[in-house]
Amino acid sequence: MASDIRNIIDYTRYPISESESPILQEVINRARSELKDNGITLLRGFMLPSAIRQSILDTEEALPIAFRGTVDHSVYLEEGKENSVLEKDHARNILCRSSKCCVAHDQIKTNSPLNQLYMSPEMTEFVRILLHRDVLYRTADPLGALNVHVYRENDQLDWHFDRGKFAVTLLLQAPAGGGCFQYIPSTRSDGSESHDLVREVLLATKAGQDLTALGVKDADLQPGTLVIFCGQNSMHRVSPVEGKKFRILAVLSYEQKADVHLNEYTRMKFYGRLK
Ligand SMILES: O=C(O)CCC(=O)C(=O)O
Ligand SMILES: [Fe+2]
Repeated sequence: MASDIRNIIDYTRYPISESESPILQEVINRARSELKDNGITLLRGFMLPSAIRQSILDTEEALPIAFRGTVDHSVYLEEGKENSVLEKDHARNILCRSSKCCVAHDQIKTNSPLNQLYMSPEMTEFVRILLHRDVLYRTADPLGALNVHVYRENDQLDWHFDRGKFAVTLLLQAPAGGGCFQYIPSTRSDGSESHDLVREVLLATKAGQDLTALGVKDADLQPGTLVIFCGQNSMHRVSPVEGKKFRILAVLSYEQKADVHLNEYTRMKFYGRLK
């Protein structure tokens, strides 16, 4: 039985099914203008506290069977060996390390508020409108459509540029320290890869130096914040988690084509299994 979206999101602030609502119109206008100017928009207090609590419980229940992955990668998400044609400290050759647990879509209960939200046509329509797209579909993959990433102490998602044009995430639990989502807006553009800036950020991070002077911004995410981020040209990371409280974040995947499934390589890499 489909649950009412009003029990899951703060419908007073985000009346996502009321296309005529001036409140919704304002939400849409603000999000679109922030995405245009900064490549990121935060919808604070999107999920209700009761739905957050239940989604965390559902995640914790699935955690023992979730896949834990550790990957060495470049900021461009290439894995493995250095490119010997380039200098040793070229941005491409500075290795980053990421580790986290990933709860796959088929491990999230159908009646979990998070899953109910993701599966609701109203939510897909809302995201489509925010992103100004003609069409938008949920990813059809049984593992990859909706994921929950769980970061334990010292886990991080190191610097990278996304392969996809946009990402939709929802923070469920913030850690006691660290675990910050950090990014440099428009680090690179179609005309310039900004290799020097990228290298500086990577080296300063490894040296534990202050990153604000390099243009690194911190997104202030609270539990319940829905984030839309365009990360193809803005390098970003989740800094190492400090303390025993996990960082728990849902990734809601959408595509501009129907019936998109992940390939076998991606399934093995992110879920450790093919089905
Ligand atoms: O966990 C986050 O806040 C960001 C995740 C991210 O950048 C990614 O999955 O590519
Ligand atoms: Fe990313």
